[in-house]
Amino acid sequence: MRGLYLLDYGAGNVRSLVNAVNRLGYEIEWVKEPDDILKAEKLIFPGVGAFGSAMQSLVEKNYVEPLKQYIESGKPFMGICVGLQALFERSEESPDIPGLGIIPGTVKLFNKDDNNKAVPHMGWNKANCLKEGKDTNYGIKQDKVYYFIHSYAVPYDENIKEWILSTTQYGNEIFISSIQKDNVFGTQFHPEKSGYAGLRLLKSFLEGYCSNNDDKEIIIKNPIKLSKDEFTKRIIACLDVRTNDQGDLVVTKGDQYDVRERSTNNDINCGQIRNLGKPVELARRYFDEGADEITFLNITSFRNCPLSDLPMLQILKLTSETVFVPLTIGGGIRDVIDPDGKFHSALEVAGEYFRSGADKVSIGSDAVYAVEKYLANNKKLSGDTSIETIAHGYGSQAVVISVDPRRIYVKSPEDEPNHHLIKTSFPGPDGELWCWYQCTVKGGREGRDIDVHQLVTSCEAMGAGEILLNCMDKDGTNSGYDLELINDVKNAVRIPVIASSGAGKEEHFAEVFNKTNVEAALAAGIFHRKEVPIQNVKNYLREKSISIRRDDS
Ligand code: 1PR
Repeated sequence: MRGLYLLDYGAGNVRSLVNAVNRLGYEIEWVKEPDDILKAEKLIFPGVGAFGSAMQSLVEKNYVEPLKQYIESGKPFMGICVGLQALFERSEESPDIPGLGIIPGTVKLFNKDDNNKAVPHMGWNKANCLKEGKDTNYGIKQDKVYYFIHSYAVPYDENIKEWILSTTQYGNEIFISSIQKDNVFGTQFHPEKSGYAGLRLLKSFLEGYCSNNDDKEIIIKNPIKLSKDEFTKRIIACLDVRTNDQGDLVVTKGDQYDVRERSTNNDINCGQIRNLGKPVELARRYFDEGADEITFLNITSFRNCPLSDLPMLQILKLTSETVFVPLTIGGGIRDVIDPDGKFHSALEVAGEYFRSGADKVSIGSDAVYAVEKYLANNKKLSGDTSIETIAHGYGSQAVVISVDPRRIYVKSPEDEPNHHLIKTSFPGPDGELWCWYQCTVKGGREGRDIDVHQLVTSCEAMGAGEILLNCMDKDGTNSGYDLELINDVKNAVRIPVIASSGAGKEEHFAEVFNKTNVEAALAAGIFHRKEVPIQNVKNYLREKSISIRRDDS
């Protein structure tokens, strides 16, 4: 097809969309100047990031008028996420910056007082079609779920019924998850990140399947409010990546963060970096097996390397060609100085990763340093930390905080007045009944005088969108997640929390979802060693009536 254009304005991960389009057998050109918009025969606007920066960028590039003219011309248009939101008049996210105003209405922040849900809405949810009729829905399937990642949405409004293709329920709120009228189509979710269900939907837009010629044939239904939303729990595969002693980039896995093989009967591998496979191949395997998300952690990120040569960039580029679920990259998201002295801000580093196919970046050590500064400053935001700058540029939903805590036992609360304590059911070696969780940096090599409670609440205040909660004591032990730690963190923040470290069997996943409110559970070792395949975990959870995305191909 000639004339298929992508409206990129320089924010977020658009590589995955290009890869998805290519995978479906189409070539897509990038809009480089206003005239390209008018030349297009089909246009996709993949808005990623924040509403204000997206609109500002359209204004600066003189894209607003050509875009309105294009839509007016009747040629097919598809907006994704902020690309859908931009069609409305305004957004609470940036009240002073107007939207395109093609659809009446305001994009609003999810209700944070609704205790049943975390904000951002991050994960897989249903899209319930309200329009019934011939070729109206671009192949949105009622039995599938799609990947959402956003804090703002347009609430259902019956005054714009003719625009609404589907709605989605999150907690008690029903919002517009896709729109369709004449030549205009838009999804709040990301089809390019929604596995095969999303690819099918993109294909129907590219093939021109859709638009209803006769509006009278279409029945428009009202949404039905359910007693509980259909949001699913996520299962995440995590790949710790580093260079081994032979210089190859491998997936490794530690026991309580020690990734070197231990001695067993003079084993020749003793002391070597544990090698569990190749990063791109393993990620592809996990996508095929039904992982809802994949996380790469560069665990030797404290080493200095020129930004342009970061090995993880290539891994992301290759992975995003064949893996169509969200990708997170962690390790080394901070201000860096190249060996030749060139400075790059954390925002620049993150930008490189987003352009290479990452949907989220995860910040470990730098989050701890930022919180130390924030607390020393009487909780005043400085605006220049990695968390704040990346959240501002790419949206909170793109910023994950990876926490590497370890348990410290204390005899009584008086012994540790400065840290948030937990009364534990697992007494310490000397019968201690209290503990706190110390944050560490540099992959657990150095403990800091900050507890996990301080860290997560401060990071949330700075604009982080999700917590990846590891636990050094549990990592690689196969003994189950640390439920005390997880519950403590989950109760302290409103952003989503990923439980990590310790999964050893299917039951551990059911336990973490039944006994805590986490949105996602991550595992590494059992998946790498093929001890428990992802499908078995998902089948087991489904049997236990836990809402899980069905594998789709
Ligand atoms: O500090 O921002 O540069 O980030 C470094 C990142 O690398 C952090 O996210 C940190 O967690 C990670 N990291 C550093 N060293 C190690 C190590 O293992 N030596 N990996 C490491 C942390 C822990 C988990 C693991 C789960 C599940 N890996 O991510 O995947 O514990 O494991 P399991 O299911 O086998 O129990 P920065």
